[in-house]
Amino acid sequence: MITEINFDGIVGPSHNYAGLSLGNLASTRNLGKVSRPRDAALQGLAKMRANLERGLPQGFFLPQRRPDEGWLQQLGTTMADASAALRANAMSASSMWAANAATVSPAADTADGRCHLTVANLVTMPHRSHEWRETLAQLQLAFADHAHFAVHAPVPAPFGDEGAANHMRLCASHDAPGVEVFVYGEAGGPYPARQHREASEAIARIHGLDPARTIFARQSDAAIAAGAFHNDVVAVANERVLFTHELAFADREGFYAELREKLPEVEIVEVPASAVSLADAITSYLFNAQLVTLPSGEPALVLPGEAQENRPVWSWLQAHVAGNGPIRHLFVHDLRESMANGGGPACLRLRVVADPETVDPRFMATPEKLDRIEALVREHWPEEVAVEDLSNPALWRQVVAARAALCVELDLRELDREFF
Ligand code: SUG
Repeated sequence: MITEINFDGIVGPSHNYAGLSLGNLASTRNLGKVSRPRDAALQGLAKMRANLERGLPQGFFLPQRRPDEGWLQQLGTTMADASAALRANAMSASSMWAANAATVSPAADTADGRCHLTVANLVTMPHRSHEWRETLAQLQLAFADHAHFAVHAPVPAPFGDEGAANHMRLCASHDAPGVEVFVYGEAGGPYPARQHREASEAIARIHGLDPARTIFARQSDAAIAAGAFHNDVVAVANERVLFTHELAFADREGFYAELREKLPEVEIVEVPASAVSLADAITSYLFNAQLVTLPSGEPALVLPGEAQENRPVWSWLQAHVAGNGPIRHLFVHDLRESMANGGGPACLRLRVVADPETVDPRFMATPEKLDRIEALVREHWPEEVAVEDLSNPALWRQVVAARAALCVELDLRELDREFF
């Protein structure tokens, strides 16, 4: 049966706060903080488990091999000789934010009737620019069934592509043809616009999308300047509901009109800036919630604890639910470790609309498998990592061994290798 599957990135053992992401205010604010990789991974696993219990199909991706010695080799160095800055870039656990792994067009939208995935190149940020090779390898394994999937290599540099974080899909139901919305930014503000229009257009062509059901919308400069480095920090869509901040898009009226023309049944739930400022939306990650359809057919939001702690945000949500708005349920999760690097519930997952039977079962979660992953995390993941530890060879060995143990546990030994 065609359904939406959420693939969450398991948080890797090298999770840390090196402040690598310019324009991501949480990452900058928490530079130098001591991270807790074990807690981070357990928080992510708890969210996966809860979504599974809610009746939502759940998959996962493995953390990538770190340190990425292959990447350093391409730069003519090694962990032993590299500068502290390059070491931090080689140690980042940023692949946990699976929303940036790829852009996904379900089979109902594409010319050849297969689900297409294009791996994101993430070229704007050095620490993320070397994720794509292993991401490609994992996607090629998980979606190896060529009758149902086509996995594409990234679009070439310099056209920046950040994957599903800048892509939304609206439809009557997941298995019906949808309208795909590509949200790009334009350079010129204080922070980089990571998603380039040229990359979005290339992906739409590669996936064989129908121009009559495709929209290219520009992200507002105000949103990028306020720290919404990805559109999924200010807007999220699911089936016929678009949940968005008033200031998310450059031409809000034009975008809404095009959306209503292409999908007349769309329901636009807009949060006005007078109720929730952009700053509150971004610190609370109100829109980085997972907007999901429960088995009952009701839409629900899976939110981070920070949304509950923010008075204007929580008041708005309570009033929406009480007033019979389209979103019927609110679920709150502690994802503090990921949030401190600017990664909320929606960043941690990649949505794939497909039949779970066509996915390599090694990437699908069950309660029992999550138990085994949890036990392994408790045994192998470091409790704490300070930024100075990124230069400690003992930590390098520990994170390599921890991930290798996970590959064995999940019968994915072929991923325990260098990707360059
Ligand atoms: O790319 N943070 C990630 C957060 C990604 C969030 N994803 C979505 N919104 N979909 C980023 O900025 C911080 C890493 C550091 O500072 O060490 C970081 O990469």
